[in-house]
Amino acid sequence: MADKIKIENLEVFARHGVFPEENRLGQKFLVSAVLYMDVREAGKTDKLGASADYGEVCRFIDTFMKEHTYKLIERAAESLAAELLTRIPKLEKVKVEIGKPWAPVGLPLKTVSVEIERQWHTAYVALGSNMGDRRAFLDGAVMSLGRLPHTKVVKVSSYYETPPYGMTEQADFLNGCLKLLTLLTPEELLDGLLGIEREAGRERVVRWGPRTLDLDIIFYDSLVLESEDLCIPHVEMHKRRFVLEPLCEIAPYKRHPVYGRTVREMLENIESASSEGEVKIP
Ligand code: A4P
Ligand code: MG
Repeated sequence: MADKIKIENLEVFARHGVFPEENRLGQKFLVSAVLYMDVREAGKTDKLGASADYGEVCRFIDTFMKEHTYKLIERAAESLAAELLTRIPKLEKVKVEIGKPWAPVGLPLKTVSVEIERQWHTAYVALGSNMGDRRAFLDGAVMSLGRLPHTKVVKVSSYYETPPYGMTEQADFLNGCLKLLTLLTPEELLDGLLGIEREAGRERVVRWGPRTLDLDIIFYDSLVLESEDLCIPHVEMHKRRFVLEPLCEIAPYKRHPVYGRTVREMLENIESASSEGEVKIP
């Protein structure tokens, strides 16, 4: 998003700091915020409701900075960014800078500041269960995902009855997919998923074995990530009908960032491959 509204050096008297005197006496902070949001509608209609009221945003920042006392300006910036993204409709991304002019470091300096950029990310999560009350486990997971910090579930597919893939000597699965918007990083989101799996009584016994609940991150924006604990996009997704079928219902034109194929194309690809044998990409 190229459009932005910029607030520069709003002066706020507040009490953030590591030293007790800073918390007691307070000092001046300079807050800047760049709000990335589409202002074309406001530009065409001249209606304030189509944009963000920067006066209101400044008053919010002022109150927020005064009502909280953090040790670090990093923490103040992080919390403020999350609050702005949550409160301002249409805000996609925000840059927040918090400066402390004349920070008490015992040496002459003009300002020390922290600047961060935070934004809403779109992630797709696959859900699966083949033990106990499968529907209840999936419904519970949808609820729990929506309760993760700074996360909203925006679309949920139908649930599909699917034969087991990989280890075939086990009960049929119920599978689904959902779309969420989140401020969490991929690693934080994975931690959230593992916590929800644990709450559902998931025990990791056999790879690809029976489970009360399995949650996998399929896509996270168009990120390509390979770390020891996390691979995004999910490595096997393009071969799995139980992922692609529900995903196609909510995101048929989402494109795989490495293979360049849409979800619908990948699904068609495995459908034709199931009659011919191996799945080939591209
Ligand atoms: N991990 C790496 N990348 C990811 C990612 N994108 N999302 C790591 C989530 N986790 C990811 O997962 C092991 C570790 O993978 C995680 O701790 C994380 O660090 P796990 O869930 O403990 O292991 P698992 O599920 O036994 O193995 P795996 O390979 O994840 O199994 P899958 O791929 O989840 O497949 N058939 C049908 N019809 N429906 C199913 O839902 N599911 C499976 C399991 C097999 N057959 C199935 C189904
Ligand atoms: Mg898994």
